[in-house]
Formats: sequence, structure tokens, C-alpha cells
Amino acid sequence: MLIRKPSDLSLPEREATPEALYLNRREWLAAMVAAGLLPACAKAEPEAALAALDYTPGPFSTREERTPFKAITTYNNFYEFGTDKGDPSARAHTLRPRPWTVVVDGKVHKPRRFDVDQLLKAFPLEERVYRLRCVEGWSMVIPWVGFPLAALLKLVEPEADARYVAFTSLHDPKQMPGQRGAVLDWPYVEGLRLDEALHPLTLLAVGLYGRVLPNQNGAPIRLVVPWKYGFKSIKSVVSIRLTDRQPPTSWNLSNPREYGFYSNVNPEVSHPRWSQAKERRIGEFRRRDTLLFNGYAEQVAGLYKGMDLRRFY
Ligand SMILES: Nc1nc2c(c(=O)[nH]1)N[C@H]1C(S)=C(S)[C@@H](COP(=O)(O)O)O[C@H]1N2
Ligand SMILES: [Mo]
Repeated sequence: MLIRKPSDLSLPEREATPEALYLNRREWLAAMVAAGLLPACAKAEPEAALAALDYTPGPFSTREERTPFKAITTYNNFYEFGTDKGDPSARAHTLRPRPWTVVVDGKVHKPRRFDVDQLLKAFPLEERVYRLRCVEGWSMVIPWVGFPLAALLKLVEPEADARYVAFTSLHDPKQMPGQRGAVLDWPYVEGLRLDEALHPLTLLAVGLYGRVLPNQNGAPIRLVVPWKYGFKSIKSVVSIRLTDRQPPTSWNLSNPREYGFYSNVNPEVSHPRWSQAKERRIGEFRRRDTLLFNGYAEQVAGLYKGMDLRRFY
């Protein structure tokens, strides 16, 4: 069988596949792979093959140079698909991002289940170009498309004693082969304090580079918290629950000495095994200085006034 390389699949923009066809094609590819007819080799979608989204420019975007689409979609952390940077783009074609339900419940007056496409219609989509800083020491600049998490939380009306938000990723070892192993406790979970969750920088992303979110980046909907290490930005979210207690988080559960609940980007607080003072922007050679709160201090420092950031790392 002749297998086309991903580059042969790129289409001029006007010929971009409508979403329904595109999803069918992806499902078809997944079925072929499952049947052993195609190797599970790199399936990173060329940008133009992904359905376009309607959006307007949003606030807080950096003017720094954007990391190329190719790097954003082939250099990933998504342990549900393996622990190597290339695993998610090679293997996440088995994820089925439609239909998809997100449950928002817990300490809210109006708990609701949403179909993800309902969310896409309910909130105006914005482009937010944010820096992402991984705890491992690399960073990117990503043009996300999404809407503020605050808009969704306001809709369900948090109760007076809601103080935290707990997020859960999909748990389905059939779609997520990495969950057949015990690298982390599945499902992946994350949490924010309610004021962090309501902060206008905090985004629910449904796309990047103006296109629907590629599977490897957390389709169909993922959190983006740009002032925290990348692992707080949980992918493929199925549940958002408001609570009165600090929720568990996957990386804190797996290694509490190395990963705290807050995980604010901080050049002065070293990871126990390496410094966080510098970072390498993907595509650059010389390392840059890491900035407090990933450069978003002006917007978010107030959230942590009076807190000892060495203790609450
Ligand atoms: N469900 C889930 N979400 C996740 C992860 C993961 O393994 N599983 N990895 C995190 C880490 S460590 C990082 S750096 C970012 C990477 O996002 P990106 O691949 O879109 O750049 O996703 C975060 N969200
Ligand atoms: Mo990360």
C-alpha cells in the first residue's frame, strides 16, 4: 500500500476540508491503524487540514514570535499517549474528540453538561497568543483560540463556599493507549484556586493557529494557564468541578517533593533536580531568562500577595 507522507496531505486554505469530513477522515485513519492497515506513524495534522474557527483577537497577547505550527503539534507532553515528545503526534489519532461532553458541577447553583460544540457556540472565541513554559525548561509561544474559563464558571453560578476548581481529563485506555501503563494515576487531574480560575488570563482553548485543536494538543478542549508551568494546562477535559477543598493534582500525587499545587513559573524556586532560572525557547539556541509568573506578573502577582512562594511552589 502506498502511504502518503503528511506533507502531501496539506491543502491550500480554500480547499480545507469541512469539519465533518475532516473528522470522518481522522476516524477513518484511526480505524485503518486499528485494523493494522496503516502504521501508527506521525499523524501530525498539517495546519490547513484542520477546520477553521471564527474568532477575534483577544487581550493579553504577546507580540513575541510565534512558535511554528509544526513544532507546537509535534513536540508535546501528553502522557496518555506516551512519554516521548513525539508520541502524542504519532499516537493521538485514536482520540475521538467528537461527540464530547464536559460536565460542570460541584458547588454551583446550576450544574450542567455541555456538548463541546454547544460551548463553541455559546462563547465568542478569541485568539490569545501566550507563552507556555514547561517545567522541563523549554518554552513556546502559542496562538490559542478559546474563551475565558470565567465565562463558563459564571454561567453555572458558583456557590458562596466554592473555593477551588478540579479538572479531569478523559479516562479511556481504548482511546488513550498510555493509560494502559501506570506512569501516572489515571485520569490526569489538575486544580486551581477559584480566583485563579476566574482570572481573565485563564483560558479554555479549543483551537490554535485559527484551527480546531489537534488531538495531541488536548482536543477538543483544554485549559491554558499561562503563568503556571505547562502541566497545569490540562488537556482533553471532561469534568470541571467546583469544590471547597484543594483538589489533588496528578504531578503532585506522583511526586509531591517536586511538584506543588501552585506551580507558578518562578526563576527563583528551583525544581529539586534542576534550576528554573533559564529556559530554551523551542527553535532558539541561546537560552533565555525565565520570568516570574512567566512574564505575566503584572496581571497575576496580586493573586499571591502575602504568600511565601517558596513554600507554596
Ligand atoms: N491530560 C494531560 N494534560 C497535560 C499533560 C498530560 O500529560 N496529560 N501534560 C502537560 C504538560 S507537562 C505540558 S508542558 C502541556 C503541553 O501542552 P502542549 O503539548 O499543547 O504544548 O500539557 C499539559 N497537559
Ligand atoms: Mo510540562
